[in-house]
Amino acid sequence: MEFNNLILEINGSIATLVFNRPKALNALNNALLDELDTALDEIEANKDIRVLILTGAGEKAFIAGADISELAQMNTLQAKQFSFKGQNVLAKLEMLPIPVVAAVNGFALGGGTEVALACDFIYASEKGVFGLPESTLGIIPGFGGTQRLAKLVGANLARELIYTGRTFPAAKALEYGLVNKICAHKSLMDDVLKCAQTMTKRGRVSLRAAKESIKCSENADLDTGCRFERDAFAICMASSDAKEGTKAFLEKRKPVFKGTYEN
Ligand code: CO8
Repeated sequence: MEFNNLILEINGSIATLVFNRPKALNALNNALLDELDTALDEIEANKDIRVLILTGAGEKAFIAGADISELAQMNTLQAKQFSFKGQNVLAKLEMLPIPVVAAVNGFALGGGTEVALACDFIYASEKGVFGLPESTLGIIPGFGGTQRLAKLVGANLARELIYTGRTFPAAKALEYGLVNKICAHKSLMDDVLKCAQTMTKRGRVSLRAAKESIKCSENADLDTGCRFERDAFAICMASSDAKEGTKAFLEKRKPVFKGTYEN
């Protein structure tokens, strides 16, 4: 499908989704969220895609938040619907059965940080700026930010960041454990692609099982999480990838994974 606010590029097994409203620093409006929802369905249906990368168009921003000019016009019910729409799309992004990497190339504020938080992990350019400044607008994060930030960096730091609305550079985001790696601005996409290419060489079934297993631990106690892990491990063993991976090791060659199940 053709998009007006997104660019979807597919190169081999790596898809890149570019938020593309550079004049508004890629702010998230209703139309963009609808397109993101559709794009995620397309990506999930395409079994050749093994990794998704998200980034922003232009030199300045990943996403500068929800579109404030749209927010300013919303009544209470519309605001609730908009928040619900954003939460649902980001839940879909979070549960996509392939790794999703945020390549934060500039401002990732409000909804921008919330999108990045719904990805599996974040690489940021040295020009990356994060934060949940909604309190400066008299609102709060509404796309899951109060939940995901607290889970990732701890409730105390999340409280401070959300109450003050303080924005912070990529270096602080690294210190807070929000970001995995800071890259030179020019090499951000190369660094993310390198990591993505490594992941595409791994078994599709094992990455999916690992993702679901780690996700499970966020909402379950250790015992429940370990039970889930046992089942996910067994599912991996039923895949052609596990047979191929172990056989290739013993035959001292590189595995060729197909991502299929044998029984
Ligand atoms: N929404 C709409 N337009 C925006 C946004 C935005 N979030 N951010 C920037 N723009 C526009 C500007 O209005 C400007 O447009 P124009 O050229 O027509 O005047 C253009 O983008 C360029 O922006 P600036 O001139 O401001 O660029 P600067 O480099 O001077 O500043 C900043 C960059 C610091 C990023 C600044 O633009 C800024 O502070 N933006 C707003 C950041 C923000 O507060 N984000 C949080 C928004 S609220 C949110 O995300 C809530 C999510 C949950 C919603 C739940 C639903 C109910």
